[in-house]
Amino acid sequence: MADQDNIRPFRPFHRLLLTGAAGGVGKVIRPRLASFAQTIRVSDLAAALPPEAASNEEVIACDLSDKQAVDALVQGCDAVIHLGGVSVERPFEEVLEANIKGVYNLYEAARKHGVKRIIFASSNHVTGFYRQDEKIDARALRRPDGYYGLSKSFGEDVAQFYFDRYGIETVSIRIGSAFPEPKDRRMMASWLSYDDLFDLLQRSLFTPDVGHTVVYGMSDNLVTWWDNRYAGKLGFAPRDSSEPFREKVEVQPAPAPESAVAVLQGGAFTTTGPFE
Ligand code: NAI
Ligand code: 15L
Repeated sequence: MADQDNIRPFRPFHRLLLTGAAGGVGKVIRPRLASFAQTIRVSDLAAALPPEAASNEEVIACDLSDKQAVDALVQGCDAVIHLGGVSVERPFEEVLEANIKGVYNLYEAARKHGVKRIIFASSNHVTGFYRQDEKIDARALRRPDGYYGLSKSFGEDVAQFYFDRYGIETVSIRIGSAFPEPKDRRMMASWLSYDDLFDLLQRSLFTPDVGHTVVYGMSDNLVTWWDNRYAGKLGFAPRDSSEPFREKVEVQPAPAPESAVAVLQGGAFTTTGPFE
């Protein structure tokens, strides 16, 4: 763990906000953040968030679509890890509230309250319509694969705008598939282990002068669709690989060769919907 230890805070924040704290990723990340700031403010929807706080935590329930509530949530924070929102393809109205209004509310509050650094959980679904036999980098034309992917694409634009106009720095991490292990053949390419994700989060928070940097969140998988050259700026060198899971994954029947899950990077997201 030597390299990962080296990046530990040279500039701990005063108060770090974690949104989406009750989600799959949030639950894993939350207990590892204690040394990142004097206070960790954790947030999610009231129905999702258990009220118990660890010693340097504050727990605040907040719906990201509520502008006033988000303003109060962000007040006093100098950095944010923004995981909250709809995380799969859903009808536009749901995505609009949580992700599109949500990310706007967050950056507006960040501007008003002097936040310095935001880590935005973007998604591989901003480029989901590329084929799996294509290799792209984070500056390739975005090809969102649904309303969810569109909302993450909007979030990246919001991040760029708030850097260009107001100097708020963001690392947008286009997370591949962050789960305990790859669940299917597609995730053999897109998998991001929790340890690699945590390392990337740390580097994204503490590397100086990132401006707005867009990177893919991926482990060191043997087969990959993404040239992660811009993550070099963060010194990110993933340690895990999906390869040890190959046998377990390939016991599953292979998808039809021309199906979306076999052909397109976004897999099933490219064919989910329309919803009406
Ligand atoms: P998740 O769905 O488990 O967690 C998202 C959290 O956001 C939930 O706890 C939910 O209650 C909260 N949330 C939803 N709507 C909200 C609202 N209106 N206001 C406040 N909170 C709200 O998702 P997961 O897997 O933990 O992902 C975390 C983030 O990373 C998400 O933004 C997701 O889009 C992104 N991401 C995750 C990937 C993965 O493989 N886990 C891949 C790509 C992106
Ligand atoms: C995502 O953006 C989702 O949040 C996550 O649940 C997975 O579906 C992941 O992408 C993926 O592409 O595997």
